[in-house]
Amino acid sequence: MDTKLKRDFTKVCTDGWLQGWHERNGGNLSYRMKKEEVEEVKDLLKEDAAWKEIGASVPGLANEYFMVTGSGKYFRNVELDFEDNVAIIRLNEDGTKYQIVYGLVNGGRPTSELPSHLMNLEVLKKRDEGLRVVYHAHPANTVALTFVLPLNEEIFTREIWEMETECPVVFPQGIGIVPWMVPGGREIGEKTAKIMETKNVAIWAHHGMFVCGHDFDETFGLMHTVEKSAEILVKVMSMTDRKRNTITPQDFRDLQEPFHIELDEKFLYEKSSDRIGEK
Ligand code: 2HA
Ligand code: ZN
Repeated sequence: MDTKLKRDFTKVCTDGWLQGWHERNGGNLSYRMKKEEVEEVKDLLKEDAAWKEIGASVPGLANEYFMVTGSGKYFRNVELDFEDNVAIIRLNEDGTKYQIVYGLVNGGRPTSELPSHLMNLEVLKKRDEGLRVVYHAHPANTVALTFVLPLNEEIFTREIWEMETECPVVFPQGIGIVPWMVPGGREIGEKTAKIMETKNVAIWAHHGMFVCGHDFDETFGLMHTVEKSAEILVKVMSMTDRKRNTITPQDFRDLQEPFHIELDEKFLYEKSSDRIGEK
C-alpha cells in the first residue's frame, strides 16, 4: 500500500513517538475512512475475513471502514512495518462486529481501546461529518497535572488556557475530564464519548489524553497544544504555587471577536485566590 492516507497516519505515529508520548505500546490512533480512500485500496482488502465482537455497539458507524493501530503494537514500529502494526477494519451492518480486511499480517487485534475509539467516532460523526480522527497518547505533563489539579473541567480548562494565548483559540470548547477508570472497556468509552459530544479534548486522569479532529495535522496539533501548555504549567508550578501575572477573564473575552470563537462563561470565573488550581 502506498497512499497519502498511509503516509499521514504513519506521520502521527512517528511524530508522537518522537515527542515521547508512546512508551512501549502506549497510545492508539484511529481514522474513519472516506469512500474514495476505501476505493483506492479495494483490491488489497480481504472482504471474507472472520467477524469479531467489538465489545460495544456503534450502529452509527455500520458498514464503515477504519484505519487503526494494533493492540500491543509499538508506535515506534509503524513507520518500519506498517502492515504488521496497523489494520483496516470494516464494521458489520449493525455496528457490533468488525473484520480485519487489511494489515496485522503477523496476527493480533485492533487497539485495546477500540470501544472508546469507535464510540467517540460515532458521536463525532453525528456532531460533524468531517471529524474523522481520534488519537490517544500518554503525554507526561498533562498526566502529571492530573495528580495536582482538581479533576474538574472548569478549573482544568482555565489553568491550561491561561498558559498560552493560543489555547482558547485552538480548543474553545475546553477540556473534559474522566476520573481514573479501568481502560480498554465500554464504560470508559462511554464517559469519553459523552465529552466528545461537545469537546475535542478528554483527559483520562493518571493515564493520558484523547483528542479528535478533521485531519491528522489538526488532531496531532491539538494534542501538542494541550501538552505544551501543560508543560508550561508544570514549569510554573515547579517555581511557585501562585501567579504574579496572568491572562484575565476579560482578556479571554476579548479574543472572541477577532478569532471568531465563543467561550463558555463557566470557564471565565473570577478567581478568589492567586493559587494555581483554586477557583
Ligand atoms: O497500550 O494506551 O490505553 C495502549 C493504551 C491503552
Ligand atoms: Zn493509554
